[in-house]
Amino acid sequence: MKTEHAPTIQRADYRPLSWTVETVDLHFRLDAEATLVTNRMRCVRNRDAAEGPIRLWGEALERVSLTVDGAAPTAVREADGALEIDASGDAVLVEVVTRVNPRANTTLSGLYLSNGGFFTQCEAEGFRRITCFPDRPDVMARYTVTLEADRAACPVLLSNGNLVEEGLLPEGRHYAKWEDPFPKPSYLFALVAAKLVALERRVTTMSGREVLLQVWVEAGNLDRVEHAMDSLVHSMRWDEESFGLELDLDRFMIVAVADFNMGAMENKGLNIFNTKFILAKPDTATDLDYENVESVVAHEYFHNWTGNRVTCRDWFQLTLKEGLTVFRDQQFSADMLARAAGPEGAASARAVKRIDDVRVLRAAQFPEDGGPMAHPIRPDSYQEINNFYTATVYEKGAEVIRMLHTLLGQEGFRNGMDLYFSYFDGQAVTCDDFVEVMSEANNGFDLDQFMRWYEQAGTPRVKASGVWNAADGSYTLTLAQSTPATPGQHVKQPLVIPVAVGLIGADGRDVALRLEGEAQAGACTRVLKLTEDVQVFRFVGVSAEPVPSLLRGFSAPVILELDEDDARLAFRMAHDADPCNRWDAAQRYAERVALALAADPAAVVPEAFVAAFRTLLNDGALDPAFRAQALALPGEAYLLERMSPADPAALRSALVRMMRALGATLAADWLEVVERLQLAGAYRYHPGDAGRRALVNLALRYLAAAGMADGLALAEARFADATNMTERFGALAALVQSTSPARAAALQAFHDRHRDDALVLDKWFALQAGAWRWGDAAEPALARVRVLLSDPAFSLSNPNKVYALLGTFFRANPGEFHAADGSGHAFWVEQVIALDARNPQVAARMARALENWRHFTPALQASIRPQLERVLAAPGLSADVAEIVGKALGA
Ligand code: B3K
Ligand code: ZN
Repeated sequence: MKTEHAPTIQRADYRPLSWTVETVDLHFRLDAEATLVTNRMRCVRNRDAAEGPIRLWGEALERVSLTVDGAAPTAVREADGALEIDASGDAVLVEVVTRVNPRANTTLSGLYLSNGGFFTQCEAEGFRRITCFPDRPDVMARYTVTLEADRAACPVLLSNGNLVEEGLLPEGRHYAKWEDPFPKPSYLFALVAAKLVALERRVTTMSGREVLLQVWVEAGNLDRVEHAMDSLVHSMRWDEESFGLELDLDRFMIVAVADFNMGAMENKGLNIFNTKFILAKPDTATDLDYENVESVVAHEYFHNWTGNRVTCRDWFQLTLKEGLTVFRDQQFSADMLARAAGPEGAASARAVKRIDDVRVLRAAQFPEDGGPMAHPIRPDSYQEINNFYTATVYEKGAEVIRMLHTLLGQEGFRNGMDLYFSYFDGQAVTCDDFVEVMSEANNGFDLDQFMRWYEQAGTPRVKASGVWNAADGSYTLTLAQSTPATPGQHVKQPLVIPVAVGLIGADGRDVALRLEGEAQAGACTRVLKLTEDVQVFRFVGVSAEPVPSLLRGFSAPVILELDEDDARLAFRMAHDADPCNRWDAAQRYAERVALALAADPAAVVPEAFVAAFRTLLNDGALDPAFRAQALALPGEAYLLERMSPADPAALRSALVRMMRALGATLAADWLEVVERLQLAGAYRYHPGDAGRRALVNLALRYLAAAGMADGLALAEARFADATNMTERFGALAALVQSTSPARAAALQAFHDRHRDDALVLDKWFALQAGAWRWGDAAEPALARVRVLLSDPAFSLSNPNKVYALLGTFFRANPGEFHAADGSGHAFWVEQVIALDARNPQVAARMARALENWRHFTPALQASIRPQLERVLAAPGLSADVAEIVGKALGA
């Protein structure tokens, strides 16, 4: 384990290595406490690099032997965690034997144990915890891997590529040999040795090759892998149809493991997944779980081309594969939802997906961009790369790709992708390479200024103002952009911002747009290209004062500032032809009310606001899934960022008052929704059904929050009778977020029913950690969390449990976490330090919960600062947590 705080690595310092690796022959003698790893690699001199030694990084390894061309090397040094070996000639055979202890490896990076099986996680720098290696993504080698293990304990032995040999060994052991035909960086290496079973399917690829697909799980979970397998098949088809990209292996494997730091990992031909994103059956998984399984399976599968065949030169380029792959999985999910919804519902289904993506961006990425961890999608420096698998690199990165798609058009984008693969297949490249190729494939489309999206951190503001001139029927729209300073980046240049615009007439219909100088009016939505600090756009032929609808479809990852009174927001909630903006109008209105209520404890929820919600709720022409999105209040994390200073207690009180007012005043409407939209019959995962369930669950939430007796009775009945997890959990959540006396018994019943199911218990932990206080007598969430910490089903060693209980409390329950007495903050210190000793990556994620502390009230800042300082002073703190807390303190 790293014990010293790490130095800062700079993007500008990238240099190719003097020696790289052509082939790697790995042999594992797997043993829980002492696994012997023999690594024979053919190292070759890199003619494009400066002269220097062979560099092999290693971490937490016991070195047994090291030879170069069969002899002890003459000169070996250790520098910066790497061995440096002087070598002559153009190629040498290096053999290094190391011993590792998988059982002692609680970091879940490198080779570790989970439920008696062996698993690996190498991205970003876990391979060096398995063997000494030039562990960088620009070293692409061909791997042969032999695994040897006890046959009874580990009947299944898997690695990347194709199985070329297997057999029995003395003493109840066996072996398997795998060969990966494609050169790959070390971060894509994987092995699994465990007791698993597979669901298999054979499918034919677009070129007519038959391939074997396998999803490996523990035997008891075989009844919940069908959906993951279907998702994999759909992903394969989609990549063939959308990008002409085919699976390049004869066999593609997915393995599910219960102990995993993140969602999943795209190892070549052997994806390893957190069970949370594989296992789904109606009784244990919600609609959201089904959706997540589909999109994560797709995401990892799509990496096979965007990430694996073309990879990153260095870790600063992470968004090259992540932003692009998130964009691809978003497009895939939108297509899947649209297809299932049918021609009538397709547009709305796509919009609902887009709204989901925007919600995530606003809740997670905007706060990151406004805090001490703000970084460009391609960072310039880091201390610990694992801290940079961020919402900025992933989600904002995907928005940047989406803007390219908008600017170049579908065909231009596809041409760019084709050219990208034709130039760079089998190589490790940079974001500049990607953007240049996009330009080249589009007649030299100028993307120089666009590159600033890769260079500048911070969320740009676009301030808009419009003036209608009755005399000449013109509408003048002025757009001004600015990006606030971020740590280390004080001056910002103007960006290329595509702003999709519509003008709504008084009748609620869009006006056909005609810019000054154009012969005739065209489409109702136009994409304006904002490239200067300030730009003026003049529309003509506008016969009556319009209501502007800007940034349609959320055409750029910016904050739009537009003066709109309540009446305009209500008008757009009812009429905006762009569903994203209709949703956004409701969110803006709710935000305005929430912030006003937070500022004044005596204020009441305005009637006009409730009426606007009622109109949306009762608009039967609107897809229930859309209504569920539009009628849900904005996320607390997002609202806190919009509040200055952020006061979580005041905001919580405002949200409670809003939930109660909307629940009570609209009680009859909500009850009717439940009545009308309830589904009978067997569960199926389908967007239409999911939308209805989502709206019914939201109705129950409002009714229960308001303490409406009918609503509570309905929630109790639905909890008791539910035939699937979406309904059961929806009803339980409504009861828990209320003063219902049935609350405790329902939680207990849920627990007892699912006591043997780790993933369902995670929901149970999260629900309690996220509970608000509805009555004066209610228990503080912290007291409950403390009790649950010693629940036999809880474990600090399992990341899913930590994210469910502590993650939810720290990150999704600000009203309770930031209790005025500071108890939440003191608890945070305890937990971050306890976690850091086991698993720095998980600890660092929890540590991030307080990074935006300077946005809070002075009293909260005074409570938080000493706690951050306590963590930073803790002996043996990991580089992971030190970077987060150090940056939070401005150290
Ligand atoms: N590439 C992995 C993430 C690895 C995180 C390492 N700390 C999953 C993904 O983005 O697909
Ligand atoms: Zn990814």
